[in-house]
Amino acid sequence: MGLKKLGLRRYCVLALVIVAAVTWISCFMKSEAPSSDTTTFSAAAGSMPDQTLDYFLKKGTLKDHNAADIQWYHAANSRDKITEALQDSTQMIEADVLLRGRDPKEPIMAHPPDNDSDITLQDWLKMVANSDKGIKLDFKSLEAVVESMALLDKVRDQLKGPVWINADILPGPGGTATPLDAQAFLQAVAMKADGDMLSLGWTTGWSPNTDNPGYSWEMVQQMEALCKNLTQPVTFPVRAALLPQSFVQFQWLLQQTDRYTLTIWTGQSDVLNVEDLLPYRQNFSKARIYYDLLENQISKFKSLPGYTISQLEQS
Ligand SMILES: *[C@@H]1O[C@H](CO)[C@@H](O)[C@H](O)[C@H]1NC(C)=O
Ligand SMILES: *[C@@H]1O[C@H](CO)[C@@H](O)[C@H](O)[C@H]1NC(C)=O
Ligand SMILES: CC(=O)N[C@H]1CO[C@H](CO)[C@@H](O)[C@@H]1O
Repeated sequence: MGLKKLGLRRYCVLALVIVAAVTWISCFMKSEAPSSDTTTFSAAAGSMPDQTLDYFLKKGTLKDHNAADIQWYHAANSRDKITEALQDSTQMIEADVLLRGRDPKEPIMAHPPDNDSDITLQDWLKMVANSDKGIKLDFKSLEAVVESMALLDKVRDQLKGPVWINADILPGPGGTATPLDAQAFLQAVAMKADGDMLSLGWTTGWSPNTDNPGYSWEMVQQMEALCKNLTQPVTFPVRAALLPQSFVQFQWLLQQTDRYTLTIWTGQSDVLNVEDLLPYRQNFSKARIYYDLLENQISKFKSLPGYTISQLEQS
């Protein structure tokens, strides 16, 4: 009996030592591992939520999970503009990528109808790599995508902030431009862009003094079919002036998965009543709607009494 008890006690002590050692080692390993949530966006198995807000919260340029407080710099398509963008208070820098119209045909920062630029994507990325801002690259044609993703890959380790990859891949309300081929674009981008935000939109149009149609059920369902198997977070850039007549469609779309968010943008000359955006502010988590509006529009929107009424604080 005495011997047996002693044996049992020994086993218990041994077990305790092993548990303690394993605990200590795993703690040690955790503290040694790079803090994956701040520096990299490496894909874990399965799908990834949007980490844009978390990144800026940690950096201290955002107070809470309010996507409306993310500020944008637009069309940083020249050396002067990207220099200015890197110095101002915005968190995200948006720029357009296309293939230069003359030789050497390489990805440059320009918006059609321009076909040349004083800065290539390669040099632009080098400048951004020294900062901690996020970027949104807008592709207007398929031909620049593969080479651009390869360039992005080369600086991937140095980029600190979120990377958004944007293109219109489906025809939308009033859209006359030809969208990029959806399958080809996703194939070129989704394999490369593990933890990037895919920003996938519809071509659109808007005319004054007429009833502009909104986004149809078919449009949002087509988009969901394209996006449901992706692992990346997806934001849908949607045109503000067409949103009042599309509420139920986007409510449905956002309900499909919490990987989805909206980014509300506006055409420069669109007539927009920011009051009409309140249903979006009030009925979805404020973490799920980004607002890429004109400065006077966003400040007016934020001063509306209904702006702070939010039914859902979290998704
Ligand atoms: C590029 O734009 C310039 C100026 O608009 C035009 O003259 C030229 O033909 C264009 N080049 C190409 C290859 O499209
Ligand atoms: C998504 O995955 C399902 C099941 O594996 C498959 O049947 C479907 O074709 C896929 N859709 C797309 C757009 O790849
Ligand atoms: C369309 C819709 O559901 N609108 C609702 C959004 O939230 C506000 C305020 O909570 C409600 O009054 C609306 O009916």
